[in-house]
Order: sequence, then C-alpha cells, then structure tokens
Amino acid sequence: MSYTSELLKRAIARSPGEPEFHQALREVVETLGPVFEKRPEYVRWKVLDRLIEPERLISFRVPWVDGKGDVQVNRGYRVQYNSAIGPYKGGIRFHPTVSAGVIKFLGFEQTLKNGLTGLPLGGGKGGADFDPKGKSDTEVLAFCQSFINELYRHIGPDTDVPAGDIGVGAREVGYMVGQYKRLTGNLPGGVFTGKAPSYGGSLGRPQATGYGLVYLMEDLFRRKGQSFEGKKVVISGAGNVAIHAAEKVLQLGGVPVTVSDSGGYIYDAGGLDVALLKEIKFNRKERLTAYKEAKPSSEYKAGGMVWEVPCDVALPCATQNELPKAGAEALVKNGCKAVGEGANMPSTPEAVEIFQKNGLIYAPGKAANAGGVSVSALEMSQNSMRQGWSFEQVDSALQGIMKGIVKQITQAAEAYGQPDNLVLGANIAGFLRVADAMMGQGVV
Ligand code: NDP
Ligand code: 2IT
Repeated sequence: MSYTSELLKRAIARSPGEPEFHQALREVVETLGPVFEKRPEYVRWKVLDRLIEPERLISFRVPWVDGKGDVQVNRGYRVQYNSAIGPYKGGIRFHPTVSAGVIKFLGFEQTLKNGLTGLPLGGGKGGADFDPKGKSDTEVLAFCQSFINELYRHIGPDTDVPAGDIGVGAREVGYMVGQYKRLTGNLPGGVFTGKAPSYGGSLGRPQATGYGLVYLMEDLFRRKGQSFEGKKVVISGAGNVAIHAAEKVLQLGGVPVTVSDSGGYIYDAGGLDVALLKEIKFNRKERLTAYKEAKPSSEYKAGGMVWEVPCDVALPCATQNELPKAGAEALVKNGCKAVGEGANMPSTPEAVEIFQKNGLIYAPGKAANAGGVSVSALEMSQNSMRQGWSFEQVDSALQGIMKGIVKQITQAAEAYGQPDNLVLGANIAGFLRVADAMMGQGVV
C-alpha cells in the first residue's frame, strides 16, 4: 500500500464517526502522492502525518437560559488546527449540524486555505450545535455570552482569532467581542474579525468572500479569453457569501438567477434584485418566500435543487455536500461550463469527478472562498496599526490576493503535469506552504 493510502487508512480509523472529516482528508491526501515522490524528506519527517492531526481540539458545555426561562445546553468547539504560519484563524459556525467531525473538516480545509492566501495565518475553526433560527435577539446574546465565557481563555489577538461563518455575522461577532472584553479587562477587540466598522471592523469584510469568489472565477475566465459578461449564474445559499457573490456577478455584467435557503429557491430569470435580497435576508431576517411576495414575476420553488436550472456558471455558496452527483449531472446536461465554490466542500466527491471528467473549470473552495479570511487578515493588520482603510483600498488588495491564489494554484497544477486540475493545484500549493513552515520549526 502507498504511503498516502496507509496514512489515510490510519487517520480514518482513529477518528470514527466523522464522515465530513474523512471526506476532506481523502480529497487532499489522495492528490499529494506526486509531492512525496519529488520531496521524500516530507515522508521521512512525517509532515503530513503531523499536519492532519489537529494541534488541539477544545470541546465545552454552553449552558444558557432561553426567553421562556428554560435552561438550554449546547456543545461548543474550537479546533486549533495548525499554527505553523501564524495564529490560528478561522470562523465560528452556529448550526444544529455542528459536531467535532464537522469542525475538524473545516479546520483542516482552513489550514490549507490560509496557506494559499500567502498571509501569516494558521488554521482554526469553531462553533456550536446551537440553532439561531427562530431565536430572539436576547437569546442570541445570552448564547454568545455563555459561549465566550469558556472560549475567551483559549483565544487572543496573537494566538487564535475567530470570525463568522454559517449563523454568525457581525451581530454575533459583536456580542462575542463585548463579552471577551468584559472577561479580559478590555484587551483589544482585535481578537475577532468580521466586526462592525464602528469598533474596528474592516470595510469590505462582509463582501469579501462573495466578491473574492467572483474575482477568482473572473481571473480563471480571463485566462481562457472569457469573462462574466452575459453569463447566466446559478447561486445556492442566501447568506453572506451568496448575496455578495450575486452582487459582484451583476457588477461584472453577468446574470445571477437563483438563490436558495433550506426551504427552497428563488428563480428570477431577468436577474436577481440584490437590494431586495439584502433587505429581506440581512435587515428583516425573513425567508426567501418574502422575495417572491415582493417580486411576483420571480418563481419560488419549495425544496428542489438550484442545480436543475440551466446556467453557464454555478456558485455553490450554502454548505457542505449540497451539490451531489445528481446536481452535477444536471449542470453538465444543461451546458454549465464552470463551478466555483463559495462554500466549504459543497460538492460531493462524485460531483467533483463529474466536473473533472467533463472538462468544466472547477475551482475548489479552499482557493475560491479564501477572500473572506484574506480580508480578515487585513482587518487584523488595521487593528494592530490602529488604522481603518477605505473600502477601495481593501477591495483592491482583495483583488490582488485572489489573483495571487490563481497564480499559485495554476502554477502548482502545471508543475505537477495536470494544468487544468485546480484541486491538485490548490492542495499541493497549500500543503507546500504549511509543510515548509513546519519543517523549518522541527518536530512540532
Ligand atoms: P450564512 O449563515 O450567512 O448563510 C448560509 C446560507 O446557506 C443560508 O441561506 C442557509 O439557509 C443556507 N444553508 C446553510 N446550511 C444549510 C443546509 N444544511 N441546507 C440548506 N441550506 C443551508 O453563511 P455564510 O454565507 O457565511 O456561509 C456559507 C458558506 O460559505 C459556508 O459553507 C461557509 O463555511 C462558507 N464560507 C463563509 C465565509 C464567510 O466569510 N462568511 C468564508 C469562506 C467560506 P437557511 O437560512 O435556511 O439555513
Ligand atoms: O471559511 C472561512 O474561511 C471563514 N468562515 C472565514 C474565516 C475568517 O477567519 O475570516
């Protein structure tokens, strides 16, 4: 059995019941074989054996009192995955599906993603199996405060810097910053990113993941003599990443036609009304059915997959494994030519195989959605320097970072003889950056 197959078998056996983590490991480890042929020192020093094992996994009780006065108990996590190139960095997710395995898959992906950005960021991720849906503002506040009552002792501006993810936006980050400051005697609020601009948040951070995704795809198109102009774009999700991706597609002349939430999807053939979407989702926090009510010319489909809508480009921006084999088959059948992942691991392995076999441009999440964490790094810089940069300054830096990622992943794919395989390119380029930093620091 090869080195990578044996390593994978061992890693899976020692983390039973964590299918998402196994999937993320398999997808990366299986592509790294050629690296070990060129660089046997990595095998001798067991760099990958060490890298796949998180430095630390913290799991804790989160007790809180709901609006009815009943006691609730949730479970919180933080995985401090790898600190070879900087402080642990990655978001916090509040969703009922959060488990140790989900947090480990996200932390592992984050470690390689952060490596790809070229910025001084280690990898981490956290969250809780708390469901924010239907909770009042004061219930969310109570939960965030209890979550931080434990987490505060493990994080800090130079050790571990959380941000948002599914179910966690500027409101939740703000509540966590407030509690962190009370507990630590007013240490700088810079320990979180994704803050509101009035207390140190970077302009451009809310937009960064969605915009970055579209910048990266635009650069890949440009290399093939194409652009977003006139392209019909199917987007899943209706949160931070999805809505900002739709906004940037429109700005670049494309036509975003769908968004979805866990209830169903909107199809708006003439192009989405992004201002209306923001009002419904960000301000009123309502379901997508409200879009159909406000714009009766659109269609709302309960259930179903957005992937059944014919398009040129698909941007999955909701959650892991939301794009299964049947979705990939429908996309290919209807003529889709490119897939860019705004979410983390949204395509199943079977779907990825279909994209690759059919020659689609396929940009995996760890490269395509790295814009968010990149602007988080810019927010950290601004906080350290006690500065606030303009939106234009941040947006222009983001464009440069996304171009840098495209360059790195395409160069790695070419160097390893598969120029169109961006999965291979992203995995190898991300791995090399973290691996070299680990090698330089001894056996850590
Ligand atoms: P939000 O909470 O803002 O939005 C999530 C959206 O996805 C909602 O519309 C939600 O619908 C939908 N969704 C979530 N889980 C499911 C599910 N199990 N089934 C169906 N729909 C679901 O999150 P973000 O936009 O921030 O994150 C979206 C994805 O992007 C995630 O994979 C995240 O890890 C990734 N990402 C986020 C970054 C960021 O900066 N925020 C950075 C890089 C990646 P509903 O409301 O009905 O649950
Ligand atoms: O998955 C991700 O990259 C994020 N949720 C953003 C992490 C961050 O620290 O900004």
